[in-house]
Amino acid sequence: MATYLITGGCGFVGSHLADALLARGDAVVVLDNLSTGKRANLAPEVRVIEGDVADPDAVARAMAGCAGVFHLAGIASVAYCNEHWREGHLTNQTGTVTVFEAAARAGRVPVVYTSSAAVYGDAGTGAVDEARVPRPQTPYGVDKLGSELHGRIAMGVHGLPTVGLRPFNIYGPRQDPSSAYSGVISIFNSRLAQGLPVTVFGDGLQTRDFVFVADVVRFLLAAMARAPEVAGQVFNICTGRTTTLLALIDTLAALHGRQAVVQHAAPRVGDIRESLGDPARARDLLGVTAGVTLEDGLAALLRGM
Ligand code: UD2
Repeated sequence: MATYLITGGCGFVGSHLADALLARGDAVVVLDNLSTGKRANLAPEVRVIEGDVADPDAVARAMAGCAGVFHLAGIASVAYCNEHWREGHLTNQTGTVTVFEAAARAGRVPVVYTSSAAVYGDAGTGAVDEARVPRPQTPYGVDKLGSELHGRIAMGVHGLPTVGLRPFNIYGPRQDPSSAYSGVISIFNSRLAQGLPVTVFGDGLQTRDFVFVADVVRFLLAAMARAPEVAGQVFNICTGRTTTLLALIDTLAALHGRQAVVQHAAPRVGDIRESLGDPARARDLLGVTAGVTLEDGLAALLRGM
C-alpha cells in the first residue's frame, strides 16, 4: 500500500482516480481549492486539504509522505482561459511548476500530470501523434505546452521523473454540466434529459475524440507505474476514433429516446475544427488503450456509472 497525492482530486477525473486507487488498497490525499470540485465526489477516507496548487506551502504539506503525485488540478475550460488570461496561466502553468518543485524537494517523488490535446492546436485531418510539432492557439494550450517543457527538463535538472498526458475530450459521470464552460457532453446530456434545446457553436461538423473517464484513469495508473522508464515523455489519451458534434447529438438523443432540438450560435474563438488522437505510443510504451466505445460510455453516463 502506498499513499498518492491527487491535486484537483475533488473534480471529475480526480475523483474517479481516487476511487480506483482506494479500490486497489492505496491511500489518497487530495489538494483542491474547491473552485469547481466537490468534497462529496470523494469517499470519506480520502484526506482533503483545501488549498491552491499555486501555493507552495499548501502543495508541500499535501505531498508529505506520498509515493507519487497525480497533478490534475487546473482550469479545464479553453474558453474560460481565453477570458481570464492571467488566472489561467497562474493555475495551469505556475501551478504545475509549483508541484514539480515541491516533488523535487520532497525526494524526487514521481509526478504524472495532465497536459492537453490543446497543445496541438488545429492539426488538420488525420490522427495526431506525439511527434507532431505543437501549435497551441489559445492561452490554455500555451500553458499546457509550457508545463510540458518544464516536465521534460525536470529529470535532467532536478532528477525528477514526470510523465505528461495529453487528454482529448474526456466525458463521463460527475462531469459538472452546470457552467457554459463545462465539457460539451455533460452540457448536452443534461439539456436532453430535461427536454431542452442544445446550442451548437458553429456548424456542428467540428470533430472530437471523446474518451471515457474510466479509460483515462487506466492511462493515469499506467503512466505512474512506468514513470521511471518513460520519465520526461508525453502521451496522448485518446481513442483514435472521431465524432462530429452533430453525430454525438444524434447518439445521445437516441439514448434519451428524444428528438434533439439544435440551435446554432457563432463558433468559439480559437475553437479547434478537427481533433483526433493517435493512441499508438501509449499502447506501445504504457501498455494501455481506451477500449470504451462512445455508445457504451454514453450509456454508462446516462446510468450515472
Ligand atoms: C476540451 C477540454 C480542454 C482541452 C481540449 C483539448 C473540456 C471542458 N475542455 O476543450 O480541457 O483538454 O479539449 O483539445 O473538456 N460546444 C458546443 N456547445 C456547447 C459547448 C461546447 O457546441 O454548449 C462545442 C465547442 O465549441 C467545441 C466542442 O463543443 O467545438 C467541445 O467543446 P468543449 O468545451 O467540451 O471542449 P474543447 O474541445 O473546447
